[in-house]
Amino acid sequence: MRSVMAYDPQNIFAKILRGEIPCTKVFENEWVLAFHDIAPQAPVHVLVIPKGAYVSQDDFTAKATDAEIAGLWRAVGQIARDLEVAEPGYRTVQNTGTNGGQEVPHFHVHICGGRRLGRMIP
Ligand code: IU
Repeated sequence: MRSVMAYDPQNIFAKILRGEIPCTKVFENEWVLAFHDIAPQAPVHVLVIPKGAYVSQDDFTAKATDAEIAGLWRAVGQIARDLEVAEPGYRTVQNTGTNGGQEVPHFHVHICGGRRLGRMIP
């Protein structure tokens, strides 16, 4: 049986979404909030989080509406263009679960750019 961890409303990104903890916001619309990562791994390192309560990429794609999914990915593209990393390119990363190395249990997409990134697979 497939089991997804229950969403913890006390996770740090839920607190950021509720405005209980500050963030350095770069973008917000009805679907997402995006802010600078607190420990950037590249000159541009932004996290894009859905406003809905989803634990991970797995949870998001299982439960979110098509509008939420489209809203998130359109925002990712928009933010990359706004931050001028769309050219010459950038990387998106979604760490999922324990084996994926996910630390914060609210789905987030990393946008990393601003320098030539090394190979990262796996
Ligand atoms: P991960 O995909 O769950 O491993 O990434 C979590 C990211 O959240 C990681 O890059 C942290 O630096 C970042 N982060 C943050 O920006 N602000 C915080 O308060 C915490 C983590 I805790």
